[in-house]
Amino acid sequence: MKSGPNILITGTPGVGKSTLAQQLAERSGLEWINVGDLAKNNNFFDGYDEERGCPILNEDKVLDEMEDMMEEGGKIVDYHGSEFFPERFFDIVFVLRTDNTLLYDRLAARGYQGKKLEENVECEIMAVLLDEAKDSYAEHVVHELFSNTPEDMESNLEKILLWIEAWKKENGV
Ligand code: DAT
Repeated sequence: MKSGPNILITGTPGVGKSTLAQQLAERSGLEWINVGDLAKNNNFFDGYDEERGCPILNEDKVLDEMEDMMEEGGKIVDYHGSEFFPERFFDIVFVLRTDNTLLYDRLAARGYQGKKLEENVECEIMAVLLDEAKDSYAEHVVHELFSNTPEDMESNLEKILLWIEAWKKENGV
């Protein structure tokens, strides 16, 4: 029996996944797993993608590491992708969305430039991560949330906290 729900927070880099996941973990008591950090800390990479300017994730190693954690339950997973996880990992999936001009400024502030900056903004305009989530999970599991302003962040936090409480009640946790 799981100690709590497993939640995936996905979306284009810069939409606010880590900020939301960290605050959610603090306020809910669930555990935050940042997949990028998990891979970095364990060196779950197979080389470097020069074109994209990022290391190549060894997905099998990441999934092996996550298997027991997900079985325990009560995890908030944050990653800019959703299709490589088994569907059974998650009780709910939130896809954060940000207006492209705001996202451009956030990514530029993070030091992204050139092709990497353009490709990520384009990815958001085309709703690539939302489509990926919709293709990978049941319709009722995937929820789109706007993450343009601090008010959006707070309202998203409150919505998810309420959902966690309801899940716990329903599952007798
Ligand atoms: P991600 O983990 O999706 O890459 P992040 O949490 O690191 O994104 O956030 C990127 C930057 O944007 C960071 O400086 C915080 C800011 N930010 C995130 N969500 C926001 C929101 N809803 N309103 C205002 N700023 C936000």
